[in-house]
Amino acid sequence: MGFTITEKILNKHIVEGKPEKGTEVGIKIDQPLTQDATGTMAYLQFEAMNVLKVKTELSISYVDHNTVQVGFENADDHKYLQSVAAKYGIVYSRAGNGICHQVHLERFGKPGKTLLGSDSHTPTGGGVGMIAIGAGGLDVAVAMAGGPFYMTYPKITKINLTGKLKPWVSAKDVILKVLEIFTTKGNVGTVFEYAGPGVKTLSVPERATITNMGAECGVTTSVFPSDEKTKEFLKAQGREKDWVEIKADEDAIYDKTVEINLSELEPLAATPHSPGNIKKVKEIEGIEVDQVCLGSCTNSSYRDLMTVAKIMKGKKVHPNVSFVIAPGSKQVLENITKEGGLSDLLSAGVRFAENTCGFCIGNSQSPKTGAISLRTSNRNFEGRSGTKDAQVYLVSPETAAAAVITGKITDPRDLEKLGFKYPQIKIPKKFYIDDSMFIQPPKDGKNIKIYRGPNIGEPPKSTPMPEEIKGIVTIKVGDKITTDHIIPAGARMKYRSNIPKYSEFVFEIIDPKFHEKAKKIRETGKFNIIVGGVSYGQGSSREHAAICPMYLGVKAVIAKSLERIHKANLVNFGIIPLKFKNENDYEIIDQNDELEILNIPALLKKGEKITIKDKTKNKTFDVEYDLSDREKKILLAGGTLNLMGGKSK
Ligand code: MIC
Ligand code: SF4
Repeated sequence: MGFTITEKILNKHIVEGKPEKGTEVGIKIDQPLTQDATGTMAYLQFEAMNVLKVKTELSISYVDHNTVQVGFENADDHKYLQSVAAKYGIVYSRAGNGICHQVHLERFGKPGKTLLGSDSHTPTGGGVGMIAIGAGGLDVAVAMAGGPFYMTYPKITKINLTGKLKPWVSAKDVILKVLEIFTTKGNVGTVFEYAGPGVKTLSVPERATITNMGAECGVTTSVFPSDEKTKEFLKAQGREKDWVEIKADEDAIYDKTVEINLSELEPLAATPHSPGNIKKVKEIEGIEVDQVCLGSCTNSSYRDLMTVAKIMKGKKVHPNVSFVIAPGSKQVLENITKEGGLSDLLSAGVRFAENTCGFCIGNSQSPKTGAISLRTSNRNFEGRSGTKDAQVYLVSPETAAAAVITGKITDPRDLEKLGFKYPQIKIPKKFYIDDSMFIQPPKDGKNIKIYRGPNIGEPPKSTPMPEEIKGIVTIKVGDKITTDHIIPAGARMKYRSNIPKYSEFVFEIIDPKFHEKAKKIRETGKFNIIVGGVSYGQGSSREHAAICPMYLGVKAVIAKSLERIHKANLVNFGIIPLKFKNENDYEIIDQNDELEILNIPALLKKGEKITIKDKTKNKTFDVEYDLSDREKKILLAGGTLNLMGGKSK
């Protein structure tokens, strides 16, 4: 029996457990990465582990999220991160070098390796044939300290690509098609593996667009083979020696196969407010557009920016549209500059933003009230743009450019009727490369003093799992609650290293008084309990969506289903993730109900079902938990840091 790519890479990295689907395995991580918004907390936790130096092939700390620097907080965090990197042997990618996933793909991604990043879009690395997984910061800190990363050995879905994309249709339309097929729920524990003759028609940056946004389906990761196209890309990056061929065996066995004929695809859009609300651009044509944003880790490569530059050459941005571009990396910006793309875009009237996440996370370029905003990014959750009632559509660079020209949502294929020709972009044989914005750590960092600004607090610890949780349903929410709902990013993100302050914004968008209510309940000695629907905790990897509720006294989440990274984060911070055995029981509970969960440690240890009593309704219902023995131990100890016995500095 042959192997899939996923099995080949994972099996080489397993250090605990057996490669049996659905069971927990521990894998060795070759390359952990962090970004600043999750990294500061991750390194505070790393420090608490009392390790002298990172124990990996390469550990890297990117600064790309919080670069707006209104107030001292972001800059203090950057300085902290730089000093930690130097002390513990971590490469530091300075603010301005680019978005972690784009930069990592360019300079460090290696076929066959494992990458673990404290950001949910780490699967971008699957574009060069890595098993690249997003996780909470604490899990990444553990990997840096040489510990395994625990995951469920995945089911594997083959996405067989045939044909070739038509002009004006691009990689973003492929992943939007995948989202249409698989939706944003029900894919936990699966890896999407791309195969088939269509693969060789896609360049690495195009593949990376596809693997990047697989995150929106909730899969563990997505991966492409490493082939001649991968070699070409690595060669253009001066890294041909990093290439190895990786492909699935002819007789590899998949859990499911889905066919996509690239030739049949047409321009698509994810309409407000979910990446899974897919429509054909043709169906929504004519809607007037206020803002277009090109960039984010999904679509900010040389190929994407040059395509738009060529479309815009000699044209002007429509007077009713604000068009902003945030290049994915300094390398992208330098290369489009050398090829004349930058001046074409500037002449057209583009607003250039820094090479960072920027608009994507809503900490800049929030559009006007009720705006229609077309973005090439990957998430259009309500309010994420920073404007609560903005309507965000996720589209390809081609569809974005068409709207910039016409001022309306336009099928880019119709540009041909206006005399445009589809620009076929040639990727440079050799990119212009300048690595000077990576700061290499010294050989011995032991005398480096860590910089700690006033915003940097201590990583908070949870308390051991009590015998019983007597608590109040502080909030009851519906389906597909994202981590953006649980704890907003954008302008609030500057408090990432100040948990007491950041906690004031838990569920801000749904119930701004949540934190006050939760604190009051905790003062009475009762715990807070969250009740959710399907796919609770979708979206980002931010462990603050667990840490901040924990800080406010949340001890249990009961939902119809939970997303992978968020569930792991809840466990890491001592909050028990429970699932309704019968989904209809969700209806029994109302917000403010008093619940009682008895005998928890004993039941967990024995693996027996837990029965919850809704004291307000005088009814009981059963819940399930999908927890490994390791996870149960963590929960009983009150979180990973407690279990490791780490000390805060
Ligand atoms: C996101 O796109 O939501 C983020 C901001 O990159 C997050 C990480 C974070 O919240 O810091 C993610 O995707 O994991
Ligand atoms: Fe940054 Fe947006 Fe990518 Fe998150 S999705 S890493 S905020 S560019």
